[in-house]
Amino acid sequence: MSGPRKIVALSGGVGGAKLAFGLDRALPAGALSVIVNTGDDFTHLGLPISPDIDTLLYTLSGLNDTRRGWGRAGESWAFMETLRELGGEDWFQLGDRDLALHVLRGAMLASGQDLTQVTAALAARMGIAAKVLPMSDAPSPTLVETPDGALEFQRYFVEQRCAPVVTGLRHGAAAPSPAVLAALADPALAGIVICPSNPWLSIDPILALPGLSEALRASSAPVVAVSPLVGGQAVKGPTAKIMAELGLPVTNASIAAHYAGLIDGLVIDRADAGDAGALPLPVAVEETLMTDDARKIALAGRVLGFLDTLREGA
Ligand code: FO1
Repeated sequence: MSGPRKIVALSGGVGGAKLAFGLDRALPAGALSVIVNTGDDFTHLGLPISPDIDTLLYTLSGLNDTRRGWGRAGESWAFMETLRELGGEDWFQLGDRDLALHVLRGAMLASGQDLTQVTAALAARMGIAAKVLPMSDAPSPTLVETPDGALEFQRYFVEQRCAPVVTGLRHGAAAPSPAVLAALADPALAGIVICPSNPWLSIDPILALPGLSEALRASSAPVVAVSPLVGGQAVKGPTAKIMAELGLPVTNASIAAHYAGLIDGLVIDRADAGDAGALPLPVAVEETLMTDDARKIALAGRVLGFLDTLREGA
């Protein structure tokens, strides 16, 4: 297509960041904006932690630890060892190098910059061309409801390793940042991609912000979601477990129903090609397992091609 085409992606942490990496590499520099979930954010040991933003920054800059999925490669842990010796809380791991990011973020926020400005400055220093946009500049925490009461997100996810049964989720309702609304209203926007992050834990906190879903619907650009399921299972993390606990069949039909009215197309994995015929919207069947950088870029190219097809057919 001619002219500068801009793409907005909605992303949580690990799975979403992989596709964002592919999109960033497949598109001209600066054409990608990633709206990132901050429902997982919390203050820990006095430091402002934004796990999904961190994962995006580390993944897009190539600094990420691919085995762990979060944090930096080549990390050392002297801070955690010392913290433990001093009797500090050690359920949430902060590597020595990672720590610098949280300390610096805290100092920048304390100096009066908002989270959008801080993230843009950090991304620039890390050599990232894409715009990494926190969904909101205000806290909008996700609470996980369990039979024993509501848990803060990181207590559920990291401390309790997603073991409690999820009976419901409560999302914050902070205002989307002006940069997020501007990215969605950009006349050059050629497509919106909902990354294969957990729809309930990572994408819903973004969609729950007032005006956000409306902005997606108001855009003339097509919206596609990439299913987080492969062969009826979640690639990583608790998506399948949560779907079952919420009483939903772990199928692409459930993913399509979840995003109904919002998406114009769904990308599903080859292992689930049999689902395609029964889905009530355009479907692209692709290799969605992003086990290396080449696969991330290849999937991104297919997703962009799918968006082109939907735009031409509109
Ligand atoms: N995830 C873990 O499973 N254990 C950790 O100790 C942990 C520490 C951590 C520190 C900084 C950061 O940016 C992320 C961190 N994560 C950790 C990942 C993160 O909490 C989750 O993967 C996300 O919130 C879910 O998207």
